[in-house]
Amino acid sequence: MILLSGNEAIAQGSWEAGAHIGTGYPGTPSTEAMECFAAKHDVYAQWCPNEKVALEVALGASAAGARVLVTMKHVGVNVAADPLFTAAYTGVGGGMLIMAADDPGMHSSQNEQDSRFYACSARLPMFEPADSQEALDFTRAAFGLSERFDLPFMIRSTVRVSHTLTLVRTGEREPVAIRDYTTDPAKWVMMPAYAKPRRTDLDRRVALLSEWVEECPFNRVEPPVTGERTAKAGCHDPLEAYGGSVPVAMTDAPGNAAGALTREKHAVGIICSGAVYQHVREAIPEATIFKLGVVWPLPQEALKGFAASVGRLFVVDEASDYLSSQVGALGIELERTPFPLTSSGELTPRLIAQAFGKASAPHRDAPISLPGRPPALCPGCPHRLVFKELARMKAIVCGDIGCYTLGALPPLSAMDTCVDMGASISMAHGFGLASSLRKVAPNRPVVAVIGDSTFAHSGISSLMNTIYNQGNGIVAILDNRTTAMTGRQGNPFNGQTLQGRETRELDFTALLLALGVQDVRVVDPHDSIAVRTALKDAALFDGLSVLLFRAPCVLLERKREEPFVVKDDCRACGACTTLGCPALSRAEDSGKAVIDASLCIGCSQCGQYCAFSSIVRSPTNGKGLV
Ligand SMILES: Cc1ncc(C[n+]2csc(CCOP(=O)(O)OP(=O)(O)O)c2C)c(N)n1
Repeated sequence: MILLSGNEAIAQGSWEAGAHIGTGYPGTPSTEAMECFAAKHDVYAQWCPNEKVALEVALGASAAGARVLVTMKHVGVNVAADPLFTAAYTGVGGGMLIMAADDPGMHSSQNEQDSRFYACSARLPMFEPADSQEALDFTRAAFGLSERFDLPFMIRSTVRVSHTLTLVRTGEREPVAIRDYTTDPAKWVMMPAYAKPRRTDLDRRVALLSEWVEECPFNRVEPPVTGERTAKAGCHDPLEAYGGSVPVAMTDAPGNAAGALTREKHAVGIICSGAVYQHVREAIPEATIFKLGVVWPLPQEALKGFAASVGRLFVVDEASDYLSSQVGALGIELERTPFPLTSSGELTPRLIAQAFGKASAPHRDAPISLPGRPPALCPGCPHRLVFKELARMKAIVCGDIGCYTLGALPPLSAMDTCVDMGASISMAHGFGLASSLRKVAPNRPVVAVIGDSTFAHSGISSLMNTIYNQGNGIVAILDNRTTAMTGRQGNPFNGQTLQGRETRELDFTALLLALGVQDVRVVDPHDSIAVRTALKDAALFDGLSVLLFRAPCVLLERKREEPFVVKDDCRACGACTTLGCPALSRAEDSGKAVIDASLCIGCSQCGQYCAFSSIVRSPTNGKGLV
């Protein structure tokens, strides 16, 4: 057995199931799943510019007979939603698994939407594992089931499952041949004449799925944990761990003879799934648990049987009412917890115990007195001076999603909006429209700020719209040659594929000119005067200007030069610390600038903002640091 994260387990399970191809777009907490899959032998994997493209490439490969894994974070499912819904109609050729990684608690996301609603509304079967072994087992099963039911399968992970290491028993790769393709427009051409029969056929496939889910081994009922059994709760095999946990099919759901669990009326029953199951098991060991591994479709009859077998029935759900609304819709009566369970954010055993009126959980959560570590742009980050200058010119900044979103935080505080990937350019256009309708020339320039990966993801279509509709203003593209925020993945602008092949690098300037931008300037973002001048000139330009701020992310090259030092004549004005560099602070007593030499990479940004030339490169031996 080995330790794997949920993401690694999904990669491993896909590989074991003989998946041939992987496609995706990075996004926390999903990213490592595709990176790990790409590192396996006998597979092909690619990053796509966005999730919609990733799903469409996957659908094409599946139609042509390959088994395909597609990965994205929850908000990526919104981007992929168009092909997602119709993929339920077409079905698959080779088996297809779509991983949606949710982020309850919003550790690194702009919302905490629940992807299970997508599965329900697109009518696609969805697994939800509670640990890495389940992530592997469910994944491994999904590809064959996808072929059997002619439907893409989905697997929902949450940050706790994706990023927690648990023990896993791995297996061998199943040799799976790529299926033959034969032209079948009635299945693959979704125009109304063909889509209508496929819509009816979807009902047929879902009906079969609903029968299967009543009997499948992925849902189980677990009796209360007591004494000795509790000690074994870390064990994966439920029967071994709980000395009597049974797959749903063996309980006395109607039509099932076993009847073991309903003979005595258990006091408390809880329905739950995923990581929440682990918390419930820990917080309420005395409960009988209906642990769902398939969260759509629900095993309706088995759930009704379970409801009849317990005295009091609860659903514990995280940041969503997905399960309670779905179970409630079956006519099953649910009780509310005695004390309210938080409706947003991640659950913990302590929160669950409190909701059930229990004083404390077996474990205490991490102490809350940890020192705060607000996120900040790295020392030497090429995004920093652009925000410093935007703040100086009091621009209205429509921001976007990437490392540069940190430009919204103090001390830079230079962002007015940030909603979703690609929104910067379209929202800036909207700002421009509103001010032109008010017939007031804006006294603050409107600037859209977007990174290279985000521009490729969805910024290009926004820019096309601005140009088509004769918008003006400034678009600042922060081209740091990578998708930095999610761990430096390749993108169409940096010439590297996921599996390390060199590829044609999209020519930014040529693309912008081809789109019809008349004023394109390439600017060095480490040069404060160049940044200031470019922004000023663009603000005066009568039309749309695109400024391409181009310098590699510091984590790509990891160059370090001699650090800067503060001379004794520092006037303690604090101007340098308004850059928000983690290497810079002020001495508590004198207020003078202090540079942490272990963090400073010698980028010179702070030196450029010292009006008294008190910040200079260290006059050491000129040999540079290690
Ligand atoms: C629809 C969607 N997909 C994926 C993500 C995850 N994500 C956040 S920012 C980002 C890209 C950042 O790259 P870039 O725009 O180049 O900016 P950088 O971080 O390099 O500064 C990604 C993939 C997301 N937030 N939304």
